[in-house]
Amino acid sequence: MQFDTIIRGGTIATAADTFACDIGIRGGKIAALGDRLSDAAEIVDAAGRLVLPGGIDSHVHLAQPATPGIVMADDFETGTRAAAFGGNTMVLPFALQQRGSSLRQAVKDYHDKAAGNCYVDVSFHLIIADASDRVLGQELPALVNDGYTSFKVFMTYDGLALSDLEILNVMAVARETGALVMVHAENYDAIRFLTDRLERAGKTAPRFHAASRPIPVEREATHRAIALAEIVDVPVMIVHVSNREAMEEIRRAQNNGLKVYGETCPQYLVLTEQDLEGLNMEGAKYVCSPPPRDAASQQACWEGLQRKVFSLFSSDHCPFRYDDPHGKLAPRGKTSFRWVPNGIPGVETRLPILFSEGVKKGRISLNEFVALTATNHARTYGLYPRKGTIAVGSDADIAIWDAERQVTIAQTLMHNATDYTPYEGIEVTGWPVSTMVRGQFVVRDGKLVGAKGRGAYVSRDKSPLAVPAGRVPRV
Ligand code: DUC
Ligand code: ZN
Ligand code: ZN
Repeated sequence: MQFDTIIRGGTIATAADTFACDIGIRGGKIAALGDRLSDAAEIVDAAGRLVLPGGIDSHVHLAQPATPGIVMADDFETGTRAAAFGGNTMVLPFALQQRGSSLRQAVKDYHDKAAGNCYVDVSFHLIIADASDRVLGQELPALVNDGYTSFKVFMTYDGLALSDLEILNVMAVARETGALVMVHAENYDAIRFLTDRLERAGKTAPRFHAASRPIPVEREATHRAIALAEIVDVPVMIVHVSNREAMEEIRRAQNNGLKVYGETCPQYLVLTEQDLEGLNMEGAKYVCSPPPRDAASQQACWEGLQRKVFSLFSSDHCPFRYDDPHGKLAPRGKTSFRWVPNGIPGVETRLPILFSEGVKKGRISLNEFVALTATNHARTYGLYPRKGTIAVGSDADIAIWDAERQVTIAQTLMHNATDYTPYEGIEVTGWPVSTMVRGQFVVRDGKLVGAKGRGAYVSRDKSPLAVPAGRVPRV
């Protein structure tokens, strides 16, 4: 047999082109693209279907330790299962360092959680919570060399926020090692100031979460993160951008020739602050940071995607159950929005939402959709061309779509371990029906057919967007 599998008769789209051809797969890789391929153990009929690179969701949180009493809903099994049903073949969650602990140990713990439990491929970003001399001088450079080539820093949150000095030091390590820095850009002190005042005024319901972190909180931190990166002369990825002002900070930096990149997420396209206003604690379902804004901000995020200010569209899947004392309805959360766990699920709905709202409504092309959801993630995080495209030699990571299927998003359709979706009731056209990871179906015609453990850990190259390693420090 020439091929293990042939996907026949579909319409293929990459970030560059759309064309009709067959895909021949051998040994988990794409071995041929051609007309009327034959000689395979199995032929998959994809007539009338779109055949796309599997989605890569480069911003998800799985099995991540949370504050005491709070438990993240998804582990690697349930999170990657949901990812597969959502048309994804790879996710990049975060290995979170606890302050005072070793970063290497955090990575080891995370591997233990993932090993044998994944349905799609995974690779890890690092979260630097403790920028000590030992971490920056020894652990981090060694980890970058071992294939952990991106890390996130936080400008807010107790126990996570780094000072400007610490961020500069982390960025300097990124410059010296050729890693890429991702930044959560919100002003910590401003949030603390506003939260204290809101609480003193008795404004403790979930809807005040948005008031505690208004747009200037994000705009200022975005500006500062860009300035810090400029000072060190290092590229930076601003994640989960929610509004025009922050988007314009990134656009201005890009126009000035700085290597500043941006990411936005579904919640900033289809949710608003009003969703936080649900009766009683219902608004807690939408508590995430930055918070969803308003219609004008949604429009700005679309503009950011269309003008390529944002190169990534990720879910920021950060799942907590709603009706659960270890989730959104934790006892402390009922006393103040301050204690409601931050984050919402979305790994399964990211692609259908962008396909329907973006491609079907004419806001972006199909090729831009592929770039924003797969190819750019692979390029940005050192996975291309092994991942993120349909080309001879690439891994056969493929999603087959029914572009006409109409679905009303509902929790009953989801495959993760939360008990709600913030996108309940949204009607979409277009749905991924089958997902193949390295040549084998994990989901086929809407049914789970892959085994747990099919997904593997993938070590990454350095990002081509980052500074080549070994550059002398700027100062
Ligand atoms: N930042 C994230 O990236 N995800 C969820 C919560 C947060 O603050
Ligand atoms: Zn964040
Ligand atoms: Zn996140």
